[in-house]
Amino acid sequence: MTVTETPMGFGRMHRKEDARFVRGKGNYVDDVNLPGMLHGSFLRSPYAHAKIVSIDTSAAEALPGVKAVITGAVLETLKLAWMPTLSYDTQAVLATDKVRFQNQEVAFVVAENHYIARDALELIEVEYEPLPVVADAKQALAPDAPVIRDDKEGKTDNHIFDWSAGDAEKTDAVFASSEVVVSEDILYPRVHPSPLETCGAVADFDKVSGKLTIYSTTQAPHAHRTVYALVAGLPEHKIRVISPDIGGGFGGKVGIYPGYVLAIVGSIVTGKPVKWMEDRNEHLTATAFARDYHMRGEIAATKDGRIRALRVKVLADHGAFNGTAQPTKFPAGFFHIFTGSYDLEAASCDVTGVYTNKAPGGVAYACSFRITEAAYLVERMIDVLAFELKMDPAELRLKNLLKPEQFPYTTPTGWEYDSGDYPRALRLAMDMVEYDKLRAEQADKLSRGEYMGIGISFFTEGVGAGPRKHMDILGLGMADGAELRVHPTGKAVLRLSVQTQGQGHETTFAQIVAEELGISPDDIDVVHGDTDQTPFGLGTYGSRSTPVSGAATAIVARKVRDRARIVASAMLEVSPDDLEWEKGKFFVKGDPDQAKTIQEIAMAAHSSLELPEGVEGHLDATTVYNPPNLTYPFGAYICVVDVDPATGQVKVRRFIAVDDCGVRINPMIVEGQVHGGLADGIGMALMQLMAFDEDGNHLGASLMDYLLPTSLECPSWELGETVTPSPHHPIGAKGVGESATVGSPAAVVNAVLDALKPLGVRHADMPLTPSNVWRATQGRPIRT
Ligand code: MCN
Ligand code: CUM
Repeated sequence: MTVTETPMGFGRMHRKEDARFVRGKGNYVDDVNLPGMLHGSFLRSPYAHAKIVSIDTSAAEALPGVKAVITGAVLETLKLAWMPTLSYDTQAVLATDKVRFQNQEVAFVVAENHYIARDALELIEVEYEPLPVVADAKQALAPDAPVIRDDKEGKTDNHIFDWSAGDAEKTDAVFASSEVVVSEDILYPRVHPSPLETCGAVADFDKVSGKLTIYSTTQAPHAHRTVYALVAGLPEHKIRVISPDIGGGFGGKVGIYPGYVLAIVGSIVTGKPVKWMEDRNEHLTATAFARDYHMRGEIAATKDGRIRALRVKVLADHGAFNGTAQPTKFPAGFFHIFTGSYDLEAASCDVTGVYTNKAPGGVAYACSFRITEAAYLVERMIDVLAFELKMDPAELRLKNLLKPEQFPYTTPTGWEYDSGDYPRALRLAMDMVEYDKLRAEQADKLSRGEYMGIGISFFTEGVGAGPRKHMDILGLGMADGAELRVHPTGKAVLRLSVQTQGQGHETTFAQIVAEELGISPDDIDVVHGDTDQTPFGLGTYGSRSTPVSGAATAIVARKVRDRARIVASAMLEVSPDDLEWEKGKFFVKGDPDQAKTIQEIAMAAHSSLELPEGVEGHLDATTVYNPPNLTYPFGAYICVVDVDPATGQVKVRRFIAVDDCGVRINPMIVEGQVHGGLADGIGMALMQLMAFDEDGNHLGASLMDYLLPTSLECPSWELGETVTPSPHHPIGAKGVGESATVGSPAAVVNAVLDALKPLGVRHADMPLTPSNVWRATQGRPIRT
């Protein structure tokens, strides 16, 4: 791959942040060590559901080196035993009345070091009275199910919400008049984002200044600051949230965890900085899970494969507290984008959310707010229909994909897709894989008893939340600020509200400014992850950084350029209208030698040069960007697998991914994002499952049980691209950070089931581990 060393704008460029990462000079929360810092650790519940009869902390308190033992009872006196979640529910910071999932936080020890804190945990005596457990979402609404959230007054069941979208009546009518109707139960199992770095925080409360500084693993520093301000009753300017380098977030660092709150309480109680850093087991069992959607899909079509309608019923397992993060209006996130990339007459969905005795969280893991579940559902249903109609799945898709002339397109559930050329993307993927040849090879192999499968998925995502009139989280509108300052020597600082977790923002956002102003990206410093130094905004998730803050960056740079034009006109003594812009300089129309570079203009803007009346001088600007719509990236994926039905072993042989995210700022970074997401897809499709036994014991509490894909399971990715710019985004870019995680699981699962088609297998649920594949071939239900 060729890399343009430092392009003056868009292009392949090595990531600026890698200079420190490859030298081991990253600065993560666990690298933060403050003078006198203490260490906190949690005692966690061994039970998934139990009454707390008593807690005795006296022995732990007596252990030398222990500075504080905090229980739910202590927090109750501070009115901090419960905290708000991002979905207007409440979550126990420390359990008071009872524990509601295994490994829930019960007590917090603060000690001189981590080892003493852990030793002290052993000395805390808790008497539990075990209660019956709801480990299966399908049992949650049974009349005799134990009520998990009896802390909520008058709550007599485990129901959280019912939510619908689309036109149910019209959909029912289309189903009633359709020649073919097929239905399938489809599970998107509970999985976990599992970044390399677990979650943690260092809190430092300064009693003299009253200022609270929190270093934490957060994807949304400003949103967290506001939540802390509301919970603690402190003004925002007395709270500083610093998110240093983050070792991957994938959505798991959007919410606020009890550990962050306890580090703060610990610091207030002891008067010292307190660090809390969880281990892998704690991370896997107690931080935000993803998916856990039990779906029943129905698809209506004509006999010749014209898809007419989709109907979906979902049972959504939200765990013990409803901690899912999504815009307020949408309790199921953006699931109602499930009509995908197809031209349908009607669609409707009903989602019911329930409490179970499992860890809270939800929507995390490169999900674009539940679009992962939606894309998986529709792409699986299309293959189920192809199975019944005995049609080629590529042909069926081509027949039903939206056509380029239909954009902007409003879906039956109300989304307005901004732009797309879907058939072109799918045809490119089919050409790249040599589709017809592959089908011939597959037939030939089968004649020799070898099972090969070709799986297709086509996805449309909506990313870049979002228009303020539709979208907020906890009442905070989803617009983001940006500030750009060009210093006298022409070097610039860009301040952003979004927060990189590995996506390369220090590089790509500098490239946007470079593209707009012609300053080298090496001369542009991107500042983020510190609420004292950056403008307000809602942070990074839902692949919103490019659609929202990328747009803000282009706009703020254009504002600076407008100012630069006036300064240049004063320098050249011509009217601003007589100037023409060419990347990096203004010149007089028709006289290119009469020019001033952006660097010369920057110096002049700070000099004694006389500027027109009302022009303030200096070269800086601020903006707040409220996106008019989401951006709608899309892609066509084809996966080729070899399956051994005797052992259930699946080998992914090839994976072709054609992505369209509009204009690419840094194609190398985009490809890196896609590579990571494709690996995620293989992980979820073939390996990953957060399983629980009937007592609610976690069966995937280490990376020995919860498997992450490695290069061994991944083929050499084959990437293609088309470019359909977003018409409403200032640089035509769409988000891409989650595309491959959204699009790839269906391609892998469809490939495995395509291989098993000759054995009569129409559907099997993820993860398609060897035992689950083998079971599917035996006609037995897959255990989940
Ligand atoms: N980009 C580009 N051209 C485009 C679109 C994006 O060059 N047309 C670049 C961007 O400038 C940015 C990167 O690609 O450097 C991803 O951009 P974007 O799609 O805007 O996504 P975000 O930056 O908002 O990242 C969030 C997204 C999410 S929600 C998850 S989850 C996820 C993902 O990013 N988590 C990640 N990718 C990840 N990658 C890493 N390494 N670590 C994570 O935790
Ligand atoms: Cu839903 S995972 Mo990302 O949006 O941070």
